[in-house]
Amino acid sequence: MDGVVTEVGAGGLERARVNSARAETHIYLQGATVTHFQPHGAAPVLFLSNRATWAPGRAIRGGVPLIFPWFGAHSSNPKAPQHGFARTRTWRLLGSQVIDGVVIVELGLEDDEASRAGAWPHAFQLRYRVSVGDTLGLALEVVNSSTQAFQFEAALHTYLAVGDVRAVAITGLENTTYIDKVDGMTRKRQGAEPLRLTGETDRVFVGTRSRCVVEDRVLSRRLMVDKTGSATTVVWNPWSAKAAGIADLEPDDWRRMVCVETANAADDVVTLAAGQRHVMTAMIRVDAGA
Ligand code: TA6
Repeated sequence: MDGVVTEVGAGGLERARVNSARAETHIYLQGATVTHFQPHGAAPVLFLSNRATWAPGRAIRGGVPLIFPWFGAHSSNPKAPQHGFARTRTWRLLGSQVIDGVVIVELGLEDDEASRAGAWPHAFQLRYRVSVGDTLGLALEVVNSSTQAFQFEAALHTYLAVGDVRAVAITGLENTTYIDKVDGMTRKRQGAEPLRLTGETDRVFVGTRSRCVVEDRVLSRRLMVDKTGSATTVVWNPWSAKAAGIADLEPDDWRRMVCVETANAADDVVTLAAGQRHVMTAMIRVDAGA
């Protein structure tokens, strides 16, 4: 395929390596997880843990794990895996094309006996288009191929690489409402100031459709996250104490990452009628000189 090589990656897992005229990207078929995006001549945009677990059926710590069809814990089934099953299933590589120097890779996942037997019995079709140019484009299409409406949550759980999370400012979430997962799911209001993280942060910002910009003074750059079809933005960093209990993170990794996630979750769960489709996209790019 043009600009795309399939190869054996970490842990013997299959991945697509994309080299466009502008950037390099790695996409593991496990979970359709984009683990690397690096515009030529720039530093990597995504954080990937050196301690990530690379094994069939395990979520990869870093890059962009793809969360579907529920976000966080399942609402009624405590045995169902956190963040759904899409991030741990093996997706199919459907093809690729090059348009104006941008390489577009398409992956797919459908329901099967195992997914229907689990906590989400619906027939569905997912298509994930990853476009690699100056911008990393991620488009998740959900098709309801069953005969009844279903509800789903989804997230592009993006781990952005930062110089020091304590020195970043995130704009785009001012004057919005969030569910504070580190304070008993209390609903709170974000003030008029950019968001600066000062401790463990796990916030589900509902009704948020705007661009987020991560200003990183340490790496002297700005990471821009634009989106469509997404009404939720999640910001997460476990900070030092929580991170120490996460086996697939190195002790200091929490400083080098911040998750700014393009999502539809909580209040913004999507109801999709039979035969209908829904598309959520994220466009991530780096702008030098913060
Ligand atoms: O998006 C934030 C979050 O839901 C947090 O609550 C946190 O636990 C994180 O995802 C990571 O989840 P994971 O299952 O990948 O360890």
